[in-house]
Amino acid sequence: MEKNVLITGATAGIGLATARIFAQHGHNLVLTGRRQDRLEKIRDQLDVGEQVDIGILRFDVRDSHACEEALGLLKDKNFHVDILINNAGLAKGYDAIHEGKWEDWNQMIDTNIKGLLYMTRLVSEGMVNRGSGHIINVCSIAGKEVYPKGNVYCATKHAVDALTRATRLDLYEHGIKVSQVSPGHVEETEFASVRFDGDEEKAAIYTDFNPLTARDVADTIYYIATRPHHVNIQDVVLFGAQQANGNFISRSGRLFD
Ligand code: NDP
Ligand code: 8X3
Repeated sequence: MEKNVLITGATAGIGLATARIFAQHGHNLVLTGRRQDRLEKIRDQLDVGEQVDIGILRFDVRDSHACEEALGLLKDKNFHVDILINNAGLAKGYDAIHEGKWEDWNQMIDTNIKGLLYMTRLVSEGMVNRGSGHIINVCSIAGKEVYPKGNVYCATKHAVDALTRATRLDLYEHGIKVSQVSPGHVEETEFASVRFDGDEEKAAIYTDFNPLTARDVADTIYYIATRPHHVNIQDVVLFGAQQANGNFISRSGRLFD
């Protein structure tokens, strides 16, 4: 049955790939992000290709009032979110703790933790009233392990991991599933470019191995979202075959191109 799906951070990477899969399967979408031009372009592309309703909402998940306003607009239109995909997030900087930058730390904490919390709070209230819903958080291997210079990003994703588990405890008796995906490195995203502030040389971290693609993660999210009513997949940890864990990558070339 078709669902109403809200995806945060749908202008690029994993969020965009996820939007494509849900659209291909006939689900109605609300796509969000900060870049209006991207949102419009993606809506137009998906509208042409797929017969689905696609709404776009431009806002910054760090702004609680903007999140409230966006959800208010959906409420006015009687649009109930069946599936919330909390995907918007980023790593900013790659510094040892004694060299970290306040603004990088604030941006990661405000986006990855507080933004996810605002959206969860606002959407889950309606889900509880209706007695159904599914929240899928995009965590990371950085939510399970730490690596050098990953300090604050890893801390934010550990917080996501804790919030996924804690949210499930609060919502499972209301008929709401709470799940997450926890990928290792993922290409076809802007992740590395954002982390290294657009320095493409530093961001070229996938040249000597095949990481996951955004599509791989999107497939997993779609699988989680489409299990029968009585099944909740709590967490999927996934890597490209050349990555063993958060710290070990076989940089032996792109074997799978
Ligand atoms: P991208 O940079 O390609 O996509 C990030 C998305 O988040 C964009 O659509 C961006 O949209 C949105 N976003 C960022 N900040 C905000 C904000 N303040 N308000 C609203 N939207 C925002 O990266 P990925 O696709 O890789 O990242 C998606 C998620 O996956 C993140 O949570 C990331 O931590 C996680 N992840 C990524 C991995 C990887 O290796 N790539 C591995 C594991 C997890 P816009 O700029 O338009 O606002
Ligand atoms: C992104 C994967 O390993 O760069 O969450 O932290 S990693």
